[in-house]
Amino acid sequence: MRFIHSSDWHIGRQFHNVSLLQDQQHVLDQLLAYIASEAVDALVIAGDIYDRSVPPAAAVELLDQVLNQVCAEMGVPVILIPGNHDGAERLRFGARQLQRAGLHIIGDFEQMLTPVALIDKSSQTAVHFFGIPYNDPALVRDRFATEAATHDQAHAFLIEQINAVKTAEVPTVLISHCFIDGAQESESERPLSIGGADRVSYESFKSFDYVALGHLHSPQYKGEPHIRYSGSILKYSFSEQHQNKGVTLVELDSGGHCSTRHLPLKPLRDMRILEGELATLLEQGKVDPHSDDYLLVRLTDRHAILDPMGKLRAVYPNVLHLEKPGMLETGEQQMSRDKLKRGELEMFRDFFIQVSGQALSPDQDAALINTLNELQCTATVREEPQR
Ligand SMILES: [Mn+2]
Repeated sequence: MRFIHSSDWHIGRQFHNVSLLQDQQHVLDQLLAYIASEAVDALVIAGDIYDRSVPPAAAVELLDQVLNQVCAEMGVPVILIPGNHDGAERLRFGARQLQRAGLHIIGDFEQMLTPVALIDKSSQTAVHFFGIPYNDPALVRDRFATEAATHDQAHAFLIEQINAVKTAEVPTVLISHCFIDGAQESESERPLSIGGADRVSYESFKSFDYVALGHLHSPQYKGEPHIRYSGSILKYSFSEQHQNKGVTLVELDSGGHCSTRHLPLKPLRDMRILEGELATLLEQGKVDPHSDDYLLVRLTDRHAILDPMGKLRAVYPNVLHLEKPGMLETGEQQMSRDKLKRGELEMFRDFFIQVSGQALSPDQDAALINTLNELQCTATVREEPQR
């Protein structure tokens, strides 16, 4: 059995107010090419199909088109579960009818307990796929009348339910959307709950031959190589600039032994961080073959610059975020009542640090005091009634 494990498509996501739909279409086309070239038996998507529970129409259209190509045109079954970004009720619309067409949406606890049985084309043996639709502990308590208080307890409880119905002789794959304790997170994942209470242990996964995970956006395995996150199909934050995105090709033999291979996805526009002085970056941009990448620019210039964003975008059209020295501290520079009571001299000194990242030199400070004195004299003269 050969299948592709993917997750975290986040179709319809906006990044700094830019739609990523075209970028998503671009990598999903590569996924379709892999499905054909690797002659896989199935495609597994481990949640966060959409970015929101009520996705925009264009996102629904793209997913519909991709799934139609895989299921109907290529004849390859798809098994998917909702993630924490999806609305399970909307995603599972028509699920019972669609499974006859090879589209298996495991969107509720009833479907969770019935495996999707697929036949390996080469060995003619069966493999069972179980999926846990994303849920929080309250939902599990509600449905099963159990005490499970944490994500870990709820998740372990659901795996027990699956263990109770699974067939020992048949190789089994589990699909889940969760945060394994100790795995590496990225900035683009939405926490499942506050304060680290969302972590689950990988121990209960060991009873499966392969575990296809979603939620964490960096490709990785945790605990054992067969307990794996495929990672998202695109970089969804600048913190992911060095991650190698892709999908996982899984090969599972009839004895339940598996091997995996990372199949890279090449983005239409990469996501990068550039750092340097404005003049240098503008020169580099003129000869940069990838000047349309999505960029975060960190300017190191010490002096004030007029319209840096406009200048950068003339060369790099997709600069999405700009940072300057001193800007990071703005949170600490909040206008308190005390600060407002201070005079022009103190306020200008603060402003200068904020803009340039350093304090006024003694000469600059003296010049400022002179200027302020002159201005104040003029102001006083003007305020005097004309005679
Ligand atoms: Mn996600």
